[in-house]
Amino acid sequence: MTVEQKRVLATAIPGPRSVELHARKTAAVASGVGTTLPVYVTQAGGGIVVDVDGNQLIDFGSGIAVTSIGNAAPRVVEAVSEQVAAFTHTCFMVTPYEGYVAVAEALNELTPDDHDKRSALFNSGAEAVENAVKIARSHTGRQAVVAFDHAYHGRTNLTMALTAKSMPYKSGFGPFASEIYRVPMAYPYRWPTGPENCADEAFELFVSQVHAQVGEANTAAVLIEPIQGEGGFIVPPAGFLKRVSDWCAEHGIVFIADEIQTGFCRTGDWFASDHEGVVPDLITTAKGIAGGLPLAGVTGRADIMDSVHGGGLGGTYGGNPVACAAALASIETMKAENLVGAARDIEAVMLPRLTALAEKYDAIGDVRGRGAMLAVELVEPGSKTPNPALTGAVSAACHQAGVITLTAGTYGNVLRFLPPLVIGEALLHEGLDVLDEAFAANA
Ligand code: PLZ
Repeated sequence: MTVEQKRVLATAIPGPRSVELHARKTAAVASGVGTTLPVYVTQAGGGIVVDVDGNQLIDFGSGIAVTSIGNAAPRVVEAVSEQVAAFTHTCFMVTPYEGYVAVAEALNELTPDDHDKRSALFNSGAEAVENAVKIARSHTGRQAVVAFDHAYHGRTNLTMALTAKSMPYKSGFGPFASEIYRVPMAYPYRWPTGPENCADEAFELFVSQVHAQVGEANTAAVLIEPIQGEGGFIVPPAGFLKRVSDWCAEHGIVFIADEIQTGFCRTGDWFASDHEGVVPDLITTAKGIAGGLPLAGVTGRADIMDSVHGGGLGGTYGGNPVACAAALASIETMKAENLVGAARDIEAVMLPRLTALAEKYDAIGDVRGRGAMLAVELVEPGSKTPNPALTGAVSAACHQAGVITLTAGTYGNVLRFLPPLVIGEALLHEGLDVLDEAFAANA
């Protein structure tokens, strides 16, 4: 089944069948589980999501940076079908199988640098981050973990502690895990003394705060998203990540890059660390790795990864054979279809158009991102005061017009764009036309 690559507005959005299903959702699903756009999906592929009312929406979200190779991508469908028919689960810790090993080999090969590496597989991004922290603590014999302002690392207890934003992620869910310390993020647009000072001053603050408030000798790991995701697609200035990782190396601190959102071709490289010439000690991956099936990984230096005692890492489903088959097929697709190049092509189309929008609408204060991970930050015109109301209104207008857009940011004022890397250029332009109209009607 292939989905016609065309936007179709068959009914209002959401249409009557979606409204009906949403009433069932409200009655059956815990209300804490939110919905961005309540259209109920029947099919999806390429750059299009089809709903129960026959609407076809342009996908600028990829299910939060997951379906980079497109939904129901043919290689994934085939590999998963074969695997499901062969066996669905044995538990890798009980009786192993080749798929897990092959995914570990692929991760070891694709992540930055060619030093000796090992990988371990898990089910979700949060679980990968939890395990990266376990491994770093076990390796160093230290406890403290340093995370950044605007960080997002998950919703489990430890990863809530690592995540910066209270509402909706943490509020009311404490107490949180201890030994987590937060430092300022190098956020050029909002750097108090101007973007030109951001790299140096942010690095100096990082060093002085870790030194004074944590102590290098107590610090197991520094954890950072090379481009922050939920926090608002914040791109640190060139060189910042390298300085932080070099400083970690000097002090025997494990530098962990959380590439759960940025990894697997999203930013126009296999990993965002590649662009910065950074070689993390550990990398967490998930999302784009397996074409929509739940899989996550921790990959890193063999001596660090192997410092954990036998049996210290695992989980019933970690590296499930079906998810591994999907990952291998996804990676093959990324290579065969040059999706690193596709992400760069998307940037080449979108970035100039977003920049043109920023010239047209004063409410767009900043345009940023890399590859197919791009965003605009909305403010009150003439200031940098965040404008979450306009962000919500523009996003809602896009939804009404059949374009799936997502918001982000600590202040809820970032519109982010994460199209599948296989989206056609015509759909990309059409989605951007809709965005322009949404600004015209609301800004
Ligand atoms: N690290 C960098 O982006 C997940 C969160 C959606 P899980 N981001 C989407 C939501 O509101 O729950 C993410 C991430 C980074 C970790 C995670 C966590 O990954 O697979 O959602 O656990």
